[in-house]
Amino acid sequence: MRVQVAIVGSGPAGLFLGQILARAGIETVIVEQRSKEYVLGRIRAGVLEQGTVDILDQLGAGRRMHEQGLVHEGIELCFDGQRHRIDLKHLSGGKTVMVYGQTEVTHDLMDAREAAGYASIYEAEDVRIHDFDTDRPRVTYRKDGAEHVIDCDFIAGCDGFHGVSRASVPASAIQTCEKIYPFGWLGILSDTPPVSDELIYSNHVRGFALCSMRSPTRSRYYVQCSLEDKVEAWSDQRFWDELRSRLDERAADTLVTGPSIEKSIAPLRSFVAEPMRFGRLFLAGDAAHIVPPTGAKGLNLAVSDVRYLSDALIRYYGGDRQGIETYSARCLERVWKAVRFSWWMTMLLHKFPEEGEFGQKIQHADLAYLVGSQAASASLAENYVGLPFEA
Ligand code: RFL
Ligand code: PHB
Repeated sequence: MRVQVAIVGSGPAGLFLGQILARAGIETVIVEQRSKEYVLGRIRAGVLEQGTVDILDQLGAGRRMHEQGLVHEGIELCFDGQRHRIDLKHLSGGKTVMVYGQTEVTHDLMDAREAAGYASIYEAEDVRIHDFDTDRPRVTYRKDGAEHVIDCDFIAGCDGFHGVSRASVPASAIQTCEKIYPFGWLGILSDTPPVSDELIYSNHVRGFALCSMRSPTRSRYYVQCSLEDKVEAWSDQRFWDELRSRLDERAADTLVTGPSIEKSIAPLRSFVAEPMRFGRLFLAGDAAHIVPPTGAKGLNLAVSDVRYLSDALIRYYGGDRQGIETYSARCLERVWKAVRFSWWMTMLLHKFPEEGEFGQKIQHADLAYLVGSQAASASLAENYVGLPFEA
């Protein structure tokens, strides 16, 4: 098989890229190691920035999002037993976010790709990338016992943090920077009405908690947990009791509980690989960087990379190589700002026993300053709804 761009990975980065390029008349194939059902079964992000919403619309895949997604104009911060609203819309000059699950975005993009008849290969085994330092890169994989080769002009490594793309780059060509946080998030999904109309981010002496949602009848809740914690040790009852203990009285009293339909633990890390281009290989999304979920930036950042990458490739096929040359620098400029914001939100809201009383007092002062200062609240709002894109 021969295509212009071979995309490795069918997560948000790969699917957005595939759709944008296809609409520009650029031939792609998506090679994914998992089954479609597996990819759709991963419960992850829930908050889309306006820029992400706009792109889904431009791709003609936004109908269900507008029908079922929830537009949020604010978030709530909870500490010292009190909730404080951050009016995102007012503070950001009119911007909002959309609460719509990553699973649904993935679903909509897979449907759009299928309807347009573009190629996707699921359950590809032993996916490998070759010769991206030459003009003839290749992707190989095995499927149903047969070996397959894809010849292409470019490879887009959209295969997430554990993918093969970044791992195929020689160590001497790549620099990585990482921070691992000493805790994880235990999340559950339940068919219960959300405790509040808006997301609640809670800083509590027992640890961080987040009340999020997927719809008016489906909630997504998280509590900070230890890295040694095992999901099996958390019965639904234990989870609900812990969550309740970390909320303000009103939320604790009105929290509706029920059986969980998904429960998982995710570690928190910040990670950036630089550069993001190696000859004819481009990294995009989690393949190049990871942020802790506290700032709700991971998926949005994947889409922001894809915006720059599709622009670069479209320009290339129009006869201009400049976009390809500047791809990495343009992405990283925005990536580091999201890394900073996600780190700051994480440090602000979680319990860090090793930081002692000084750390706790600073955290408290930071929160008090934040809710008491229009300038500080506006900074949070501007970052949360998504920083502007470079022209
Ligand atoms: P993905 O989604 O990991 O997709 C990569 C795909 O590549 C496949 N793959 C391979 N395919 C072929 N060959 C190989 N060798 C391969 N290796 C891997 C994988 O199977 C997969 O299908 O990366 P992508 O596309 O870059 O998307 C990134 C986002 O998924 C991620 O950043 C977000 O989920 C992060 N995130 C959040 N982001 C937000 O913007 N807002 C949020 O509210 C938010 N909440 C979250 C989150 C992530 C979480 N977890 C579990 C880490 C909440 C949580 C709990
Ligand atoms: C989610 O709904 O899964 C979610 C929302 C906000 C975050 C992280 C995750 O910051």
